[in-house]
Amino acid sequence: MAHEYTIDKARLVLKQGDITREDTDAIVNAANASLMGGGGVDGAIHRAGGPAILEACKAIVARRGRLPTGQAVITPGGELPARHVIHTVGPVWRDGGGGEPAQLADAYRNSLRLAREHGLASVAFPSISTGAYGYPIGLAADVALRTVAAELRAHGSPAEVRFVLFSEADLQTYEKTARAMAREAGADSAPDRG
Ligand code: AR6
Repeated sequence: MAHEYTIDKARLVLKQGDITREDTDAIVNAANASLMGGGGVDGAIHRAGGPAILEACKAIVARRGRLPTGQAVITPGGELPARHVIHTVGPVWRDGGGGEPAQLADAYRNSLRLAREHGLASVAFPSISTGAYGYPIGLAADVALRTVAAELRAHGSPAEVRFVLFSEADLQTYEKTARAMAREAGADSAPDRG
């Protein structure tokens, strides 16, 4: 079941699923600094999107080198339903004291900035850093949702942001955090479905 929140005029949707099937203007990839693909959602996106994505990533790396943590770049979506892939690098979780929350917030913020610069109306995010990079899901959900909500409030676009969580348990964690945030914000961001 999808859960939907309204933040000013933008929609924030939480759902369970495989992000490679999303029909948003862009999907976001939880990549690594090499941009050469990997496991997890990164592997799934490159498999589903075909070689055009890797070609574009190679050109970017040739031009600007490895992608620092928290930064984002955009490529075509190849054979994906999404026209674009925004690749960002989340932090590897150590103990939380090495700037991980700020780096994770940067990854979401820079992805959304690229989406705005390209005039994209809808973007889907996975739960960045919470797989191979080991960021605890509850802490990551808090950073992810607060950062995206603040960006939507500040800029009013993209018109729709989806979080596509791979497991039911991850969806529940994000949903619990979103409900707590909606309560804090009062009528400003009341759940209207779900
Ligand atoms: N759709 C949505 N979410 C997915 C999918 C999918 N198809 N597949 C996995 N997830 P991870 P990270 C979830 O490990 O922690 C890669 O090797 C997964 O359940 O993909 O940022 C990269 O190349 C988890 O909740 O990314 C990097 O080296 C979330 O996506 C490294 O892993 C993120 O897990 C990045 O690690």
